[in-house]
Amino acid sequence: MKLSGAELRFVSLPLVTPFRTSLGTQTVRNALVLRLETSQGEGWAECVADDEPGYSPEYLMGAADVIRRFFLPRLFAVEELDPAGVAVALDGFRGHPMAKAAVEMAVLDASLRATGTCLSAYLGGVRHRVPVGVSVGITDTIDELLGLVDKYLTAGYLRIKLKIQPGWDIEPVRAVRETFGPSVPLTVDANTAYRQSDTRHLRRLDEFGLLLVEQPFAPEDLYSHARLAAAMDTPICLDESITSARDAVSALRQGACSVINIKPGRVGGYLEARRVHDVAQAHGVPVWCGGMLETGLGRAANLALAALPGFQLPGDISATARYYTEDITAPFSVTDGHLDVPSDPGIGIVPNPASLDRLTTSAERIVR
Ligand code: OSB
Ligand code: MG
Repeated sequence: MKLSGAELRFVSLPLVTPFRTSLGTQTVRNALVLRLETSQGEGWAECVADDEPGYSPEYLMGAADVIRRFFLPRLFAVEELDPAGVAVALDGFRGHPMAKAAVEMAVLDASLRATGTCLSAYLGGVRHRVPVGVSVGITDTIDELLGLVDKYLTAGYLRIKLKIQPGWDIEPVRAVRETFGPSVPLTVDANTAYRQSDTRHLRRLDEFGLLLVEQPFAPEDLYSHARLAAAMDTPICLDESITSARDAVSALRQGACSVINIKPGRVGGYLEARRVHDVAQAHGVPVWCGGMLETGLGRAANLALAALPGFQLPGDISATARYYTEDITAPFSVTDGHLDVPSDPGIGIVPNPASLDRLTTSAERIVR
C-alpha cells in the first residue's frame, strides 16, 4: 500500500479517579490519535506517550513532532508499504518507540482491514477473551485504598496491582492482604522508585505472597534487579527496562527478571511486542500485557496481543469504566474478570465520530 495522508488529533479524556504513581498524579489522559490514509483505506492508532517525559523519555508533543517532521515524510516515500516495512523505513531514527509504535499500528490496522483479518489472528492469538486485572494508584489513606480494591474485586477483576513507593509499600500491601485474604492475586509496581540499598526493605514484601514485584529500580539497572531477584522469593517483573526483544534476552540471561510486562508502545510496536513474547516463551517465562491508560483504540489492540499463548497472567487491560466516563470508541466491559478480544478486521474498532470530535482538543492533517 501507499500512504497518502495522515491526521493527528490530540484528545483529552478526564479520568474517573486520579491515578497516582511514584512518578506523579494524573487526572486526565491526553492522547494522540493517528489516522492514516492509504491506497487501501484508513488505519487508526493511538500513541501512548504521556504529556510529560516521566514514565519514559517520550512525551506527547514530542511524539507528534517526530511523527510529523520525520516519520511521515519517510513513509510517504515508500512505494510498497506493509506493516513490517514501517520499522525498516524508520530504522535510521533512533529511539521514539511510542511514536514508531503508533505509526506501525495504524499501518497494521489499514492493511489488516484491507484483507479482512483481525489483529489477534494475525499476531497468533489463541483466545477469544482474556483475563484482566486492575492497576490501583496510590491513595491518601489506607481506607480509601481498601474501598477501591473492594470495588474492583466486586467488579470481578482477577488480579489487583498496587502502586508502591517508599513510605507506601508494606502497610498498604498488608492491609489489602488482611482485608481480602491470601487468595487474591496481588502484585505491586514501584515504577523505579527504589534503590539497591532498599533491598532489605523490599525483601519484607516476601511475606505477602505477591505474584510479582514490578520494576523496583531504574530502567537501566539490570544488575540491581538481578541482585534483588537472587535475594527475594517474589518474582521480579520488568516494565520500563524492557524496550526490545534484545533487552528481554539480556534481562533474562542476567537473571534480572522472571516475568515480563509487555507494552507495545514501550517496545516500538505490536510486531516487536510479539518478538518479546516469543523470547519469553523460549525462556519459559510468563508475560502479561501492561497498560498506558489507553483509549479504546489501544485497548482493542492490547486485547489482540494478550490473546497470544504466552500471556499467562491477567493484563492491565481494564474496562473502559475504570478509566473514563466517555471514550473515543464504544466502551469495553468486564465479564467474569475477562474482556473479549475484538474479532473485526484490523484492530477491530474505530472511533465513534461524535465522541472523537467532542474529546478532540486540536487536529491537523498532513498530506503527501
Ligand atoms: O507502570 O504499568 C505502569 C499507567 C501509565 C504508565 C505506567 C503504568 C501504568 C499503569 C496503568 O500501571 C495500567 C492501565 O491500567 O492502563
Ligand atoms: Mg509498570
